[in-house]
Amino acid sequence: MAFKLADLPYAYDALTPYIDARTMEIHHTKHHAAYTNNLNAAIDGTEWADMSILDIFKNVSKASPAIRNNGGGFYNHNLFWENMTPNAMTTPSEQMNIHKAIMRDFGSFENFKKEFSAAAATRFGSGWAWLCVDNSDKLFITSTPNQDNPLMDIAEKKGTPVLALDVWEHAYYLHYQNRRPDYIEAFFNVINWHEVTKRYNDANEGASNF
Ligand code: MN3
Repeated sequence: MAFKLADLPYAYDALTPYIDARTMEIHHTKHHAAYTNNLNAAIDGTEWADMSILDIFKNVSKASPAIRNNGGGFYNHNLFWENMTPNAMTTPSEQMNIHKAIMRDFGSFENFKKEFSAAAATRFGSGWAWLCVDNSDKLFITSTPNQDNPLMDIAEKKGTPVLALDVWEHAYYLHYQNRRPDYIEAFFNVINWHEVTKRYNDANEGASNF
């Protein structure tokens, strides 16, 4: 059983001007494809070959660096593509559960945005920023290095991710060069809040194991 690279849910140029078509195409067809292929090569013929990606993450401290890095790269990018859309609302609507949870746990959308943006901007080197749900249904923001994620047993803060932002330079350098804060600001124009609130609802329904 091999992991498969899924198509993007929109065209490569769909997120312009916030994320340019060339960045999206290289990111998907080169970077994400390489993580997927390298993950399959790393698990082939091993005890990891028939495990789900979530089971791999739960035991990843015992896995090789190739499985940890490429497993994260495979999964994190799937979340990232799906939590963006060309038809984005700039904020979640008041009816959405994610809106209510953001108000409850951050006080305001602006506070949430500030904290998430700071986590993304201050992650040193390559990594990811996350909005997650913990096992008591509370939202928290965290960041991880490299291709780690909050589902991994080695994560400093564990939870179910509902929003992911890739802050590797390959995600923004062609268009933004060293201006990571501008890329983070642009990301807020393409967030798929329908997908984020769906993940939040699913996490509430006992999908979380932490
Ligand atoms: Mn990437």
